[in-house]
Amino acid sequence: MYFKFVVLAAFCCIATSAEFTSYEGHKVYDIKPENTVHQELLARLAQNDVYDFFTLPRVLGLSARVLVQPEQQAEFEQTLQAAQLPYEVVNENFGETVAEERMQNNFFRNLRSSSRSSISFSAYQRYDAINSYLDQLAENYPSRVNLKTIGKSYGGLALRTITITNGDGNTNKKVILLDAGIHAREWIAPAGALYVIQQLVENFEENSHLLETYDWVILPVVNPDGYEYTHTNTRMWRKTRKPASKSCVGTDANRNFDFHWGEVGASSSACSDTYKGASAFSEPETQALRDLMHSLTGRAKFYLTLHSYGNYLLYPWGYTSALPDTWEDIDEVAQAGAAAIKSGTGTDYTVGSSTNVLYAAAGGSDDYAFAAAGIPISITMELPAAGNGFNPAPSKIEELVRETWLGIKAMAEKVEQKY
Ligand code: 0X9
Ligand code: ZN
Repeated sequence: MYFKFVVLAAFCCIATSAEFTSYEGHKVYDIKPENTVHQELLARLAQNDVYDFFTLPRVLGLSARVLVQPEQQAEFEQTLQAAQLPYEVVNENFGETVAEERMQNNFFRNLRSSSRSSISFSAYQRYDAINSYLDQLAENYPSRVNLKTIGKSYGGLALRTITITNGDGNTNKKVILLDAGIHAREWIAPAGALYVIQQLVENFEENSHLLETYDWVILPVVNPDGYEYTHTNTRMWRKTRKPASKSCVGTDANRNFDFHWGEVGASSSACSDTYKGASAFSEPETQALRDLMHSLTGRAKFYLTLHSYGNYLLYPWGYTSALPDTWEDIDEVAQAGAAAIKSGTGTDYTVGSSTNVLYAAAGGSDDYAFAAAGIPISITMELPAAGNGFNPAPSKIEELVRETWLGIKAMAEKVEQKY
């Protein structure tokens, strides 16, 4: 209580700044469909852009979670009640959660984490701080770290990769390609990528086996315009920031890849959160990631893209419920990740194809990496919300990224042993 007061007092003025979307009175509903009729109703509701579905799993027994603004709540609840669809309000005022997260994050941003790391995992870092960390690593470990700018966001921010090697000078090794932050609001994902970077570079002695026959190429923030916008304006922004129509901004970058583009689970409406874009690869950010993938074709054996939330390890296809011929190879890698996390922390991850365990959505980076860039193991990892509705509280970041690393390490070991 005292702590909360101090934080509130210290950051009252930043938190109440007028430019932030307040989310005052917005509620988060946890909804547990019990049959296919319930599931169909939820799928229909998810088509309506006024409801923000944080997650909508297909597997019975797993809950959907939806953010609903005050004006829509009565009708929304009536609809659920009429269908006898069990629900629970898990957050009565999302505005308070967002404000508190912002205050805590500002407070802790400049504090060091409990570990000896050179970047703090006590707060979600801004784009500039992430860049400074990359620069610092390049300076301190010039023989093992190489930075590149692979393109620019619509807003002109550099899309920067870090290539991590063991410094043995072999430039033709196999590659693990990792990215995060394609969806702006999923803050735990770039944090997870930064932890991987820290482990591979600063904790090299312990992890050198992961760099013996493989290099790692990591793009920690795919969508920096969106990421920054979630810090400065609208916490739940998901898309890129290029204007999409006269009145709406942004494309869902994970619907913008040119593989069965727009066929399913993607919207043609520029105002929708799952807008597929005016054309495939309409966004500079997806173009840059596409080019990066192709530049690594042949060398890259594992593409891993970090998202949140929901504890999933997903693999192709995202556009159809059919499975690729080699699905068992990918499943084996994903299962190794889930098992390592389960035995390390007890956290459960659900493993399966995107369409079968989550929903069908075409134009994702994972399908493209697998089918068009020829990367044989392609996985989307949805990190946990850690009991906070959508995003782990800043105090949970460190625990979460450590857990995530257990899974990523196990998957990398499996890939490196198989390929
Ligand atoms: O919908 C998405 O883009 C991902 N889920 S999220 O909640 N982070 O937005 C899942 C993507 C799975 N892959 C494909 N559908 N291709
Ligand atoms: Zn996502």
